[in-house]
Amino acid sequence: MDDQPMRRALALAGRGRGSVEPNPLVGAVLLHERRVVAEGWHRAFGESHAEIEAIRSLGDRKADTLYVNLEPCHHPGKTPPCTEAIPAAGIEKVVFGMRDPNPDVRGGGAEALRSRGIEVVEGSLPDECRKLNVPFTKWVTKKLPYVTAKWAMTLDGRMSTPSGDSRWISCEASRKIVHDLRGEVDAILVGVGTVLQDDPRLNCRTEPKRVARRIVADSQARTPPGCAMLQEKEGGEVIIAVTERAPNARISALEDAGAKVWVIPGQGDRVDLDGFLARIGVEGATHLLVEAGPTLLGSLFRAEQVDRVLCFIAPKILGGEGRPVAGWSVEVAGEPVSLDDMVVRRVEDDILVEGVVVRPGA
Ligand code: AOF
Ligand code: ZN
Repeated sequence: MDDQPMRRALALAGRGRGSVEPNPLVGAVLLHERRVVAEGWHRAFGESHAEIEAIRSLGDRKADTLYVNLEPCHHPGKTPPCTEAIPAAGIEKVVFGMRDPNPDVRGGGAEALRSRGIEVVEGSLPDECRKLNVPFTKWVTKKLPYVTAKWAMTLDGRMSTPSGDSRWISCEASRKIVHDLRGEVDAILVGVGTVLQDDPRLNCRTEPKRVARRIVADSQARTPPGCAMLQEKEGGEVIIAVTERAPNARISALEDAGAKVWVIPGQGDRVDLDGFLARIGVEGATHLLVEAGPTLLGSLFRAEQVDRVLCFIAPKILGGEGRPVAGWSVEVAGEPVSLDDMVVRRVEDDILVEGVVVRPGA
């Protein structure tokens, strides 16, 4: 089987990142007698599916084969089913990369196409197709967000200077990468400790594709109503996640300052992370960027909720105490959490280590 059209479909699909969520990234390529004649991609949530875009751009020309990274849908959602438009366009063969993990589709699209006499081939570049839609797959099957944890540290593992200043650890080029990512994800999470120490704005200072909600895990509602996030209007909605123990007066003050307050069940004196992440998923966030400090990062690793790591290492040494992930550790004789699919890059002065989290025993 020729991989080229699927590689092209994957590249097209990627153009929708930041605009289609919580939908999947989908690209489609139409061929006639083995030559590419049209292409399309799912551009934004609520708009046409990739297959329909490709068929539309075909105009009066003919196509016999469709390549698409995701199984075409057979359910009417916000748009009519693709499995009806495909035979109507005279297409005879469909090659797709992976089954749609959406429980409303999952194999039903392939079956619907076969019942309409279309030849269906599944599993072209399956690994690449699966990787592209990992956040969508987690969200649509578990209703939990895909969690990317980002931190910046010195060579000796410090996240801030002795005065508590964390702004100047990584270089400008590294910070730009983070801003670009903020413009693609659905939500950004920090703990109240980070708000009190750094007073971050958590907005995207580059060209955002979407405006991420800014969420603070803050069991006691200690976030100052005058914090930069609530003053900064150039950013997403600010959500403060508290527990029932948070004083009502502080909740009201935060609401008056424009924050939305979520009351989440508590676990000890902290927000219960499983319930909290479930709430973030139910609210439609497929991808959560965590820019938290050691305590919240440690809790997320303990809860086995980190899917991906982005670690910027600056060639600086500060000395002193503390590490980026605290309050949790692997068992004494246990295996460490490790990274798969690792990419290491030089970003001007810094080194960026990225990878998918592999949990011990997984
Ligand atoms: C496709 N092609 O390009 C996409 C698909 O609300 P709707 O109508 O946009 O449907 C969303 C669901 O359709 C989504 O959850 C996923 O199962 C599928 N997405 N399917 O055939 C596409 N984006
Ligand atoms: Zn569709």
